Amino acid sequence: MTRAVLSLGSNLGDRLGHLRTAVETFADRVLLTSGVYETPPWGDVDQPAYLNAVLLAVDPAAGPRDWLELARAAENAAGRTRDPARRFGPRTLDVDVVTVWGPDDEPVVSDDPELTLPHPRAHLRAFVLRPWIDIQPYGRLVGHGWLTDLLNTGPAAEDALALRPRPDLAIESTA
Ligand code: PH2
Ligand code: MG
Ligand code: MG
Repeated sequence: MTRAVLSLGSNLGDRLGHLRTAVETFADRVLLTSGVYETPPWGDVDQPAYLNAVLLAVDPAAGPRDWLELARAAENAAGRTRDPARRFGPRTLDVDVVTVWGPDDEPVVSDDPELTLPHPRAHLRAFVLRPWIDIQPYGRLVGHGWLTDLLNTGPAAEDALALRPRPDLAIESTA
């Protein structure tokens, strides 16, 4: 079995609907879903607030490229368009592959420019770390240590104070 942590973000249009589109795309592979958080924009402050969440997905054989393809399929299903001039700009749906565990259950470390693993900015982003802790409270980010330490005392600590849990919103369909 292989596993992946995927970060979901949306700040345009039907934000919750777009996050749910991602859950539908990963379908039966979704093992756990985090809570939904309302988060101030990071990296490019001139844009609307995001909804963010994290998934833990499993598959008998998917490798890093397969997880990336599923992420792109979800983004396309949500009508994602790209503005090359705004790397951290607004989007209907962003699905980032944060970390992948191979069939040996070890986290994959890769400097492939198309898919660097783990995600090179995950340790800086409260909007990734906080929902991730919902589903892996004792989780570690390879190369950076405990998620809880990163969130409480790392560079993301100040941003963590500005996240707002949205218990009124859920990304998993109850049908
Ligand atoms: N994604 C970005 C840029 N900034 N800010 C928040 N709060 N949430 C995001 O998902 C996000 C962001 C580009 O990937
Ligand atoms: Mg992103
Ligand atoms: Mg992305």
